Formats: sequence, C-alpha cells, structure tokens
Amino acid sequence: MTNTDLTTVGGLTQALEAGNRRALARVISHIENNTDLALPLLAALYPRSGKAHIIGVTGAPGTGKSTLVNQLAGVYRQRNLTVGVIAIDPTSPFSGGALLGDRVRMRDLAGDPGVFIRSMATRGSLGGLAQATADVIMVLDAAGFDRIIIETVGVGQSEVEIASAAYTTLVVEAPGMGDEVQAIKAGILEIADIFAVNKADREGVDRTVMALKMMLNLGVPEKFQVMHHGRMLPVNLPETENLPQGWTPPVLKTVAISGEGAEELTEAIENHRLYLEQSGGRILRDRLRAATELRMIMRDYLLETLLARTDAAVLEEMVEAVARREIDPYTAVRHLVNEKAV
Ligand SMILES: Nc1nc2c(ncn2[C@@H]2O[C@H](COP(=O)(O)OP(=O)(O)O)[C@@H](O)[C@H]2O)c(=O)[nH]1
Ligand SMILES: [Mg+2]
Repeated sequence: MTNTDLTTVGGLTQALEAGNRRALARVISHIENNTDLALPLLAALYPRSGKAHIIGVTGAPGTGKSTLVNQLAGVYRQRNLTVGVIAIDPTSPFSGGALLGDRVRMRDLAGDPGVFIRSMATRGSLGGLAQATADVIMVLDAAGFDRIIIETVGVGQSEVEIASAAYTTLVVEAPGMGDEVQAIKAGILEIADIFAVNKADREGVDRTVMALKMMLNLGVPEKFQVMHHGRMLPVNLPETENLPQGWTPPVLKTVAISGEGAEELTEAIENHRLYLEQSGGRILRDRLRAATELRMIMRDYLLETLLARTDAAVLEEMVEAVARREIDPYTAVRHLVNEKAV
C-alpha cells in the first residue's frame, strides 16, 4: 500500500482507480467547484471512462423513482455489480442524507462500499447542470462503477439533456397521477426505452399500463422512431437515420416499496444494454454524445474567451449602442469578435 497524495492530479487519479472513496468525493468537489484541478482531472480521467452502463430514471415527482432506484441498486449488488447513483431530483430522499422510502434497503446501501450516492445541486459548474452531471458520470465511470443511475424529475429541457447522457432511459409512471394520456404525451415516448408503472399495489395500475401500451402500439410516428434512440439530440447527424429500430419499450409493473418487479426491471435494463451493444447503438450514441458535448463546450469556451479579452468599457459601450438602436446586436458581436482579433 502506497500512501497516496490526495492533493495532486496523479495521486487523486491513482487513488480513485484503486477504489478510494475519499478520493472520489474530492474529485467530484473539484469539478463541482471548478477549481484549478478540475480540468486536469477531467483530462486524466476521460480516457479511463467508457465502460459503465448509464441508466437515466425520469418521471413526475412522487412516482417512486428514488425508491425504485434503491431497489435497482439492490438487485445489481446481489449480482455483484457496483452502482453509482446521481440524484438530481431536489426532493429526492438521497439529498441531505434524509432516508425516506425503503429504510431497510437504504441502510443496506448506505453501508455498502459498492454503492456511491451523490446528489447534484441544481446549479451547475463549468457548463450548467447538464454538463456538471455529464462530468460526474464520467468520473464515476472512470472510478470503475459498473452501473450508473441518474434520477431526474419530469421531462423539462434540462432533464432531457441529462437523459441524453444515458444509454437506457427508464420512465416511471404511477397510477392515479392525473390524466394518463396527458402525462404520456409530454415527450416521453421519444426518450423512453423502458416504462415502469410503479405503485402497482394501487388501484388503476392496469389502466395506466393499457394506456401506455396503446400509445406505443398506436404507432409512434415515424420521426419519433428515428428520434427514439437518437434521444432528441440537438444535432442532426446523418447517422441518425441508421439508428437501430428493433427495440420496443417494455411496460413493466413494479412496487418499489416491496421490491416486487425489481428483478424483472433490472432484466429489462440489461436486455436493453445487450441490445445496444449488439446493434451498434451504443457506439452510435457515444458518437452523437461526443458531438453534442463538443458543441456545448465550444460554445461556453468561446464565450468565456471572448469575454475575457473584451475590454469591459468597450462591451459596455456596445451594450449602450445596441440599446439606443444605433447598431444591431449581430453586427455588434462581429465587431467585438474582430476588434481584438489578431
Ligand atoms: N404504495 C406505494 N408507494 C410507493 C411505491 N413506491 C414509492 N412509494 C412511496 O411514494 C412516495 C414517493 O416516493 P419517492 O421514491 O420519493 O418518489 P420520487 O419523487 O419519484 O423519487 C414515498 O412515500 C414512497 O414510499 C409503491 O410501489 N407503492
Ligand atoms: Mg426522488
């Protein structure tokens, strides 16, 4: 055993790979706080990532996502796989250490070094929450976690962006959450690889299952089918047309508080993982994600660079000029870009 130095990139990287949880927590803090070590750490760890299967879990608040994630993590642990969990849901029982839901299961997980649970603040570091989440996913991946589960609420824009980091997206529904069709049409057909109808111990579960299956059978419009595994990516690459079409999202019933259906749900996730691997979908998704991420980082980097080299007074002048309608904002930006250019 070497006494590793947790203040350097090399020491942190080494310790992280050796399974040192303190090193892992430190690396994540560096990234969240955007310290001087953030970039060198990301650069050192990136080549070591790419092995984990990333699972997005999304759905309306209260559908039982956190409870279900606990169950999934439990099943994976029984299979000797390590699990990293990132909770973005601000109401999540994970946040603040308050353990609601299935206490026994949570206690099991809490003392298990094969599970790492982290809540993300809704403010982001370098490039907002989506980018911060992608960075933390990458770190957990490099740390060797076999499965990484991300819990997000709803299907808002940032949630969709975050879901696009996942290989398998699980949409959680529950009976009696209002008008089923309303909940279903809100863009989730495009992102769902698997549906879990949780709270199957409650009345109305079969209606929800039927409604979902009908929506799926009724034909997801052609463009959604193409989008389905392309996951609403903001870039239109020609490859999108070659995305595999052979997966029909299964609809499974679960009771997260008892663990009923958790095995079957895990099985469905693993089937989807195999499907992506065998169909080439995983490689394709990696490429699409790389393209999206590069564009996102380019945008932020260029903005930062331009702001840093623009004289504050010059920028202020330009703001005034645009406000007075003396110059349009497009021309103004071109002036700012060219003015200081070499
Ligand atoms: N009856 C029932 N309650 C559940 C089930 N799953 C979760 N709950 C409860 O629903 C509430 C919300 O669960 P939570 O996991 O926090 O939902 P989230 O907001 O989607 O993360 C909690 O009180 C859970 O105990 C279930 O399968 N059946
Ligand atoms: Mg939650």
